Amino acid sequence: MTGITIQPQRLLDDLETLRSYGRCGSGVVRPAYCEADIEARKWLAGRMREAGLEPVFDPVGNLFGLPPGDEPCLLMGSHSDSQPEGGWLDGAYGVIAALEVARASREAGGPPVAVVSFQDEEGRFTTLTGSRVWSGLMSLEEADAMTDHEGVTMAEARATMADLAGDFPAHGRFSAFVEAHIEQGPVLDQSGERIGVVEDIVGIRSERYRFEGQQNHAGTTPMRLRRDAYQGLAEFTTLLNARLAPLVTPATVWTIGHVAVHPNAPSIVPGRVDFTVQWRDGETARLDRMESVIRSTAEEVAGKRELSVSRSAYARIEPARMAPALAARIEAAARQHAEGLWRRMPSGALHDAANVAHVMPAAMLFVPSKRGISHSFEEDTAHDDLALGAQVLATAAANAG
Ligand code: HGY
Ligand code: MN
Ligand code: MN
Repeated sequence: MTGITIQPQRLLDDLETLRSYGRCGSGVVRPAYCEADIEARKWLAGRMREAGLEPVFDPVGNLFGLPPGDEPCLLMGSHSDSQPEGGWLDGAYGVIAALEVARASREAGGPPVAVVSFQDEEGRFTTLTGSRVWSGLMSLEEADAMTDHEGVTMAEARATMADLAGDFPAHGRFSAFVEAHIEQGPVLDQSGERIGVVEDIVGIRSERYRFEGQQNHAGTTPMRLRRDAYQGLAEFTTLLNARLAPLVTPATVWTIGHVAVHPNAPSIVPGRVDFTVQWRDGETARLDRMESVIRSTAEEVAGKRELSVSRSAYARIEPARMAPALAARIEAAARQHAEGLWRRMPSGALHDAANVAHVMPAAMLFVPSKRGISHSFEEDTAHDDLALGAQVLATAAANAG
């Protein structure tokens, strides 16, 4: 075998076909278990079969493409569900790049490559749900009880594809996991480099909060008598930013990304506000310190404003280190195909590799995101960067030996 050579046009054609499932402008709306997600997975299963892979859905809806035989082989992939407003490449790129490597390797007489599209990586129910359950980090029962913002449970959602469900493929079926992904940040775009060799992935914590006060008339309720839940959130946000500042580094992030004000009407004092607080860092100790500041500040503001406060855990994933030997194989492939245009780097985004790293060696490679934008319909990557990343992935697979 003289190496594995991918077919860029076949890669791009499949990426465009996957984009058509849930397409919205230049991006996609394809949250886990929605019709577009399930149809996309069925199409992927067909493409896997055409590539000589046996498509297997597990009980969560993770879709695996398994090569013949039962020798442990390389697993490559990512996820094909999207954020509520998603880019066309987040997750999708890693799944299709893996499929292209599997096809090209088979055509070159190379090593067998298995492919996976994990389910609900984007956290309709909880962050990185499918790979957490498959990796044994969360029970199916626990995941089934999680709800989305509309109160739908994951059990109800995944029942829509129960007819497809098979068993969980055993971890021992695979020797290692490699995930190709868009960077989703500005580093490669600003440096002009084209490949990122990921060394570690940050940890994440998310909690859902509810402040409850007194819904009332916006004209007749004096300011001093109000128990305004939105004002509570406003004060919480300002206090939190000030209190976290001394604890964090420039790489630490925190986000209040989901807010639901009730009843959200101009002439009504908000009686209730639901919101999420999500924070990420590379160090568990710092995540812990931030957690206690977040919780104590919410309690303090609620007490001062005579609001009730309730909290529920939403996600908790510890920082993950990529397997050094596997990362070295990706680096060697980057040197071969992108000499001088690659760098080692951390991942500020979460990825399924963070979970799979608990059960087998895992590593990742990045391709640039135009203007560093992601989790937006504007997300995009140059076609030649998409092709280069898939070729580096293929050479890393070939180097598996
Ligand atoms: O939020 C994340 O880091 C991932 O893109 N779901
Ligand atoms: Mn992703
Ligand atoms: Mn994402």
